[in-house]
Amino acid sequence: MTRQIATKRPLKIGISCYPSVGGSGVIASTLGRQLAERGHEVHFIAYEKPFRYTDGAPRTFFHQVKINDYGLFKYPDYTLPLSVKMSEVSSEHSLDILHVHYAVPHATAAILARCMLPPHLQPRIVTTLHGTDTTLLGRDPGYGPAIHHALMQSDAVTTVSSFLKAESHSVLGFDGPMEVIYNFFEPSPPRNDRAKTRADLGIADDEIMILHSSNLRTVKRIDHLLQSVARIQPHDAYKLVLLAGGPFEPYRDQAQRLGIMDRIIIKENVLEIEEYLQAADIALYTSETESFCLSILEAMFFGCPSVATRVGGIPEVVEDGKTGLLAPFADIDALGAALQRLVEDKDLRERYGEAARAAAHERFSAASIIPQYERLYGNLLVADGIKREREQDHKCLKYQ
Ligand code: GMT
Repeated sequence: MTRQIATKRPLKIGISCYPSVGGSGVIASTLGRQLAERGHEVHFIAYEKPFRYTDGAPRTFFHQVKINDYGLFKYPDYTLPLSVKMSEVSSEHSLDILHVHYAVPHATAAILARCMLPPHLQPRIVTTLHGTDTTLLGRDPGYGPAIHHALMQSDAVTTVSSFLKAESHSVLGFDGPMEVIYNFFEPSPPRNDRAKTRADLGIADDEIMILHSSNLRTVKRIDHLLQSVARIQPHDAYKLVLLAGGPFEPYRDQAQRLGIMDRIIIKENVLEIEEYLQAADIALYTSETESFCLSILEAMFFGCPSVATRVGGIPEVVEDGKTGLLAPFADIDALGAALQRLVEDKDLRERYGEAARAAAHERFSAASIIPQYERLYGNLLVADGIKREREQDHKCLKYQ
């Protein structure tokens, strides 16, 4: 009996994620793009085209979930129409895999979608936990049991760091297998050069550009970030560039009180992040928790060292004293001192920056991470094939 290995043929993969600005959506859409470039057929299922989704890319399709506005519902429901769309796309396109990013509500919707389908049309479900789906929602009694159930029912669960794997185990009490597959980044070449971007931002050659890119949610602790920046010696020339995926307004008063508002440049909903990454000298992240911190990785690819809090999965990304400087959470003295050290020392910035670039390419490139997902999908289908072969009383099941 010969069995053809499932990974030898292109797969049909459904991907669901939050389409808005955020690490999980960015990873999901980049993963989809990379898989399509490798010959797989990719179907995105979401309420909007994901941030960084490319229209018209070969083998890439988008299926919109329509959200209802029934008068009876005080709050519109997304989970049920999402699960119906998942089951429709699975059966119409014979999906092999349904890969959901961020457990709530995607994993629950996927499990429900699978229940609606006859066995021969059921895709294998892969759930990737990204961070707050475990660390925040997992602790919420209104969500935790549903997340646990969806993980138990998934065919595979992955986490984006070892930290998140351990948290998912302890917070959710999930003791099934979880594979750590780190986040990755595949930078596009910037359209303009570093000098032009800095000139457009009004940043002089001798000024240090400190970059922070996030949705500015509470967990990012922008209050600590501003306090740390305010510790930089006033005679040092610097600008803080915030690529904001959320409103800065709640922090404006604080920045004014600290006397640093004239040093801050805010850019909202930036799509071409590479333009800014290439122009930055230091990346700054003061989060309370962070399962990985994709933004730090994005900066590393452009040879930019970081100052960050030693929380969550950040130490798996940044090597303290080699690719950046880590400080305890909420320790403004330590964060300010680390920042000051890098602001003052150009050689140190360059040394850390080069080490950061090398580490990013070596450990977190698409070339090293995408095959890990392909292997996971392939193994699920091979295992599935073996199971079906047994069920069919040793009849050979071909995948091609
Ligand atoms: O917190 C964010 O910035 C958004 C959030 C998301 O789900 O989109 O990010 C989480 O997933 C990213 C991609 O895997 C990780 O890099 C972030 O660390 C993680 N955020 C947190 O854990 C707070």
